[in-house]
Amino acid sequence: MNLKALSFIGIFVASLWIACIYPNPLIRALAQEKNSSKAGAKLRKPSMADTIRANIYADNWFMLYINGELAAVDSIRFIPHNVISVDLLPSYPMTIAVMARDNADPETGMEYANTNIGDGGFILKFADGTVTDGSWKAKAFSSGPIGGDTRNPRVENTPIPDKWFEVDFDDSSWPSAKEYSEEEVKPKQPYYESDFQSAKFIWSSDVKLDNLVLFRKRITAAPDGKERTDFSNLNNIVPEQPPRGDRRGPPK
Ligand SMILES: [Ca+2]
Ligand SMILES: [Ca+2]
Repeated sequence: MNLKALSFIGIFVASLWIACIYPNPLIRALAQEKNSSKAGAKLRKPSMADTIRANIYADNWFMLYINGELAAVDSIRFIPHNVISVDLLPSYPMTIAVMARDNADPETGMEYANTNIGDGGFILKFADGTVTDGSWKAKAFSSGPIGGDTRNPRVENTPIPDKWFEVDFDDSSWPSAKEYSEEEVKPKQPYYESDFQSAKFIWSSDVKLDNLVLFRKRITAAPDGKERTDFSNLNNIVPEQPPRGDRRGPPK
């Protein structure tokens, strides 16, 4: 073996030795990514401790969307006035969209056999500190009786836009919600039996004549500052432990 061949082998062995001791940054990065994707694949299953309680009161009815998905519907259309409490698995940013309706005849905008103009009102509080207030968006889509004219009652309806509850719906042109006091809304007893501390009653600018109001609010991070695991992608990964006794794998 000549000197040239020996030199070549020497350089090759030295290079191999350096590569083993000092793995290059690319290899290190790939290894880290592999580890982190492994960690992601082992996201634990959520428990009820990961959920937050939502308290919602509407005069008279509501439906609530969270991040584009229907999360709660008021089970009582008219009276008695009730609080709906549900458990939510939060994910941030969180887009909240609400349809709220005052009880009103669709032809007249009045209630109790067209003898009275009723008023609306909506309030919610989540256990992460999310509350209704004047920073929400509110837009009326049905109003009446126009001008408060109960002798010749008429209703004005505006078509509700498609996808009004979706995350990427553009509500930038909507007015801000107006806050109302407890004295103005006069909530009934169930309201006082649930936690609505720091939340404000909201509606459009006319709590009497606007009978269908849509609200929207985007919460960028949990208002209480608590770190919470995001489980919104849970169905696309393998849970940490398959259910016991089920050898076919995680639930489909
Ligand atoms: Ca009304
Ligand atoms: Ca009402």
